[in-house]
Formats: sequence, structure tokens, C-alpha cells
Amino acid sequence: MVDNTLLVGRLQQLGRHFPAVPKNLETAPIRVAVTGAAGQIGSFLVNFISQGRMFGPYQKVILQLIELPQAEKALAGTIMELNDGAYPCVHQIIPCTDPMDGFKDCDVAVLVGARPRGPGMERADLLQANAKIFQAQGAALDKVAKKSVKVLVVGNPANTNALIASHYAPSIPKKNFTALTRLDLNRADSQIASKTGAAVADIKDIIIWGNHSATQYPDVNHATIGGKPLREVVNDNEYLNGPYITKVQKRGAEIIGACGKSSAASAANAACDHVHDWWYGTSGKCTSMGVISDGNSYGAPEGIIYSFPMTINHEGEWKIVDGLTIDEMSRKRMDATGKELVEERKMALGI
Ligand code: NAX
Repeated sequence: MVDNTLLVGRLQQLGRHFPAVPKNLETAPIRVAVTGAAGQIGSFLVNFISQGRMFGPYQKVILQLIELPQAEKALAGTIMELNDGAYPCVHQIIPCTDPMDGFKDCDVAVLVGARPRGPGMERADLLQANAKIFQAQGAALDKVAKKSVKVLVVGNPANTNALIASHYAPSIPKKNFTALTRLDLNRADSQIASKTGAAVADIKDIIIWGNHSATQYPDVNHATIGGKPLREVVNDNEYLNGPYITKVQKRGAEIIGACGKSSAASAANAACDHVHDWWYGTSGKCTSMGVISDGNSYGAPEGIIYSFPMTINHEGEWKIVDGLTIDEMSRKRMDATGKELVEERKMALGI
């Protein structure tokens, strides 16, 4: 039997446009909560969702937009623009300043709002400030969201913030809390496309391991371009083992250097990719997401949110790709990023 929902989702990913919503494809609206909705990333994200970029052009959404009280006016402006878009996908928009209202019955929660690093702020201070935010949001999700809610954390430090939210939401399965490393994966694909002239769609199975930070490890050892081993096609191991890795790791800083502000559209785009693939499945294709480590995969320490290679089935269940051979250089990098996540957990949660 043809799965129409999946088909629409996949076609939308290919950038097709559809003239009208066929009646047989109408399903109940999906409730999507977004925190930090009036911020840089949030504004792009809510527009992209409204345009059908996350769930496809035939799926209606109820947007539950959460902001700090001091950003209420900016949120009102964001909503005016959404209204002016007259988007057919938007069923309803609910502005909130209380997460207990904003997360009510949500199917998906994208946690973008976070405390930025202020002048003179140490990493531990930043982690603790964010721990308070994600503790409150985890507790609110626990009380009012659907138990099946899919949570994506974008706000940094994304992996550890996702862990904190999950820690304070004991009634929601730990596998439902994820952190965004898809932007890193998109960057990793795009750098290889620029280097080789290959189409992005022909580049498969690059992996982002570990933390969404400068210790992340973009691994090309299992990747292919047009079905051939990536390393053979690129034919430049010195580049792949050095400048390529650094470029992906530090791309965020490069964007800040060029624009004077951090990535926004590409981050919102990656959040759409992440949730789209989680909701509709990857049809056997490999992607990367930060998910809870049970200590049994690739030596990643237990109880941290670590980015792994994975496939996702049509029911939205992710599964880590197993059995990959890990060489010595990869092992060192994977251990280093895991160690950083254990340190972050200690600073944020004291465990
Ligand atoms: P902005 O400062 O433009 O926007 C953040 C918004 O969140 C603000 O409107 C603020 O009022 C709101 N906010 C803060 N605390 C909140 C709370 N407790 N509840 C609800 N809303 C709250 O930042 P922006 O550029 O949008 O970045 C947002 C976060 O994404 C940052 O933490 C940033 O570091 C992180 N990023 C994560 C990326 C990833 O790949 N995981 C990449 C891009 C980005 O750097």
C-alpha cells in the first residue's frame, strides 16, 4: 500500500510545489511548539514551518510559539508577518510566555530559546544558566505535552540542554529527546560538494559524531559519492583528515566572523530537515542526530546525548547504524567529543 504521508513528505523535500491539497491527504493538524520564536533562528523557523518545509505542503500545523515576557512585542510582530503570509498550512497560531501553555498537547517541540554567552561568562556559568531554562522546560513538557512528543533542542549547548530537559521529563521516553547536529551534517556535505563538484544529493553517509561543538567529528570513512568511496573520489587524505574537519567544526564561528551574527536560516533549515526525517523516516538513508547513549554503541559514554549515524523508520523510530569499523584517528576524536559531553553533564547536572 502506498504511504501518502511519506510520499508527500519526500516530494516536498525535493522542492516540488503542489497546486492544491487533495482531500484524501488531509490529516489532523500537528501541534508544533517553538521556543525563542521571535529570535533570529526562531523567526526563520516558524516561517519555514508555515511554508510546509517541515511537514510537507499538505500538512496543517498549529504553531504554539513561546517567548520570554520581554520579547512578547517582538513575538507579536513575528505573528503579524506569519498572518501576512496567509499560509495554507497554518491552522492556528498560539502565542505564549508560559511553557505550561506553550507545550500543551504538543506533538513536536523545537527548543531554540537559550541563554547566550555574555561577556566574561565561563563555560560552566553558561551551562548552569541554561540548565535552569531547560530544567523548567523539561518539567513543563513532562506535565503538559503528549507523551509521544518529539523534542529537538537547538539552543546551545544543544546536546547537554537536551539531556537536562529529558532528565526533568521522566514520563517522556528518553529516546524522544534529541539535539541538532543536522546543520553540521549539511555543512559537511556542502563542503564536499564544493570540493568535488558533486551534487549534494549524490553524497551519502557522512557522519557527525558527538557534540554540537568544536569537538564534533565529521567522519567521511563510510561515505560515498555517486556510489564510490568518498575518499577515493576526493583523493586528498591530507585535506580530509585536517582542514576539512576543522572547517566543519568551526563553520559557525566563520559565519559570525563574516556576518557579525550567528547562522540563522541554515540552522532553521537544518531543524526542518531533522524533524522532517524524524517524522516521516529516512527510507534507509543515513542521517545524524544527537540522541541518548546507552553505553553500547561505538564506545560513547552512557547517559549523554551524543550524535550518531542513524536510520529512521516510517513510524518515527530511530536506530543507530551499527557495525561500522572505527579507525584509530576516528577513535581518538570520538572519545574526545564524548569526554567533553561527560564534562558538560557534570557542570550542568552535577552527575
Ligand atoms: P537569538 O538571541 O536571536 O534568539 C533567542 C530567542 O530565544 C530570543 O528571542 C529570546 O527572547 C528567546 N528565549 C531565551 N530564553 C528563552 C526561554 N527560556 N523561553 C523562551 N524563549 C527564550 O538567538 P538565535 O540566533 O536564534 O540562536 C538560538 C540558539 O541556537 C542559541 O543558543 C544558539 O547558540 C543556538 N544555535 C544552535 C545551532 C545548532 O546547530 N544546534 C546552530 C545555530 C545556533 O548557533
